[in-house]
Amino acid sequence: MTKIIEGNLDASGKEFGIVVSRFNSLITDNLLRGAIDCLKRHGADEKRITVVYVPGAFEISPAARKLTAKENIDAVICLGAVIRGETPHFDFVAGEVSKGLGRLAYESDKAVSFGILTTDSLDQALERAGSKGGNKGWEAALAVLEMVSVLGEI
Ligand code: INI
Repeated sequence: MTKIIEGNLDASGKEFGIVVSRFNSLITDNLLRGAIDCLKRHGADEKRITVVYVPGAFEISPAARKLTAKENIDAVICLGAVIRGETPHFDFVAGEVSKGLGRLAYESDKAVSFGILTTDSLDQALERAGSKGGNKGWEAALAVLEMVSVLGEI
């Protein structure tokens, strides 16, 4: 018979870290609200959620890495918003955070999710932070729930 491994979305009994950037806090505050709402709706205990604030998206990966190294942490959700400006700064910041988190998700044994918006405008970011495009923080929390379960099952 085919063996199928499929994750559940049960957050009960698990310990979560959330790394969120202060830069573009108009957006990231909403991503954080969405992520916490998702975890709680799936049975997480509020006392078992640790939120770590960092200055900007560039600083998310090193903080996330330290969290994944903690024995009690099961999964880390990363939230940020990189919005294109007039200079190439966007490309460097967006590039570094995606590289850092991609590597962390691959190398760490813990579930790590990428809730980083990379948009051309503030409007596009707002749309994805609790309005018509949904809430990418909520989605990043849901992805980590599935992955913590899948990784535990493999
Ligand atoms: N940080 C962000 O999180 N989003 C941005 O849009 C952004 N832009 O465009 O400048 C940004 N820059 C700050 C960066 O993440 C670092 O905090 C800073 O360079 C100090 O290391």
